[in-house]
Amino acid sequence: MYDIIGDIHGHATQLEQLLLKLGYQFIDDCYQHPDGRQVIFVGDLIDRGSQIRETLHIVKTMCERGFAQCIMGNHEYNAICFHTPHIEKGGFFRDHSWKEIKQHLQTLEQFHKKEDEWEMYLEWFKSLPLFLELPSFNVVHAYWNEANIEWIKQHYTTMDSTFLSRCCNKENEAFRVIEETLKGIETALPNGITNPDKEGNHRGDCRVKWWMPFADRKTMNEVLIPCPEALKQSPLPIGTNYATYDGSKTVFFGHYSLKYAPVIENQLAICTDYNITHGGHLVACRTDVKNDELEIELIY
Ligand SMILES: [Mn+2]
Repeated sequence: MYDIIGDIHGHATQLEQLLLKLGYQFIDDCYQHPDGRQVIFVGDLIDRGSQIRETLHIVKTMCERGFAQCIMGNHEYNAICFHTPHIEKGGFFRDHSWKEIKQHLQTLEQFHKKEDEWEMYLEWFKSLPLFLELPSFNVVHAYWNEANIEWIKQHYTTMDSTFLSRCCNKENEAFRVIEETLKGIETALPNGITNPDKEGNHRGDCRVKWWMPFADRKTMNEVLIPCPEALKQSPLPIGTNYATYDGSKTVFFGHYSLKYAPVIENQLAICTDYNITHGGHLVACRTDVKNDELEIELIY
């Protein structure tokens, strides 16, 4: 069956350790499993870590030889936007200001004077799917919403310039669908409360833990991530309707850099991203189907 691996962000050594732990063997320059198991990568291979080229080589080689599949994360999407010229407006689809450069800096540095190699990976990124539907589960980088997935099925083939100009136009439906699918869903914080972002700016909106089961949502701490201190004990405001997952098929995703110990919070919606960059874990969800039931084990 499948081993779903969370956001790697250029940590190739930890990826190799995890693959060996899962029983993959390094044969002929490629990790492969003697029992025919396959890895699913949830995206965000690049940026932050010191081994981005090594990570990309491992993952792409596994995909090409049929030992893995990979979907697009927001970091791959941002990289495509950063490097693709915006023909109509001039410049690029993503700004080259310091904020955007800083998020992409390790990748830019590690591919310095290796432009041909980077171009090859960029072309591969453009061809990555935005989700996977497999017989016993689904996979997406940040947020699974049936209507969004339907929209993608009808409108997306590759991240070419035509599609990018729709994604980068806030009036276009493509903008909302791609933002939600690759970056998650956000909500406005109540009572003027803000969260500091990585740059120390105060942000009035916050990511929603859409995967938390409805019944487990007692306080704002189970709905917001990261939840501001002032709201941790607050009950959910009456009449609010935070995004949730009501599908019956398990969905795996990454993206949220969870800071707590790896745990399955909901059998139907399982996060695989446990913050490898800042002292967390690179996590795999090992899946097997026994008697028509999906069995899942977290390995890290
Ligand atoms: Mn992400």
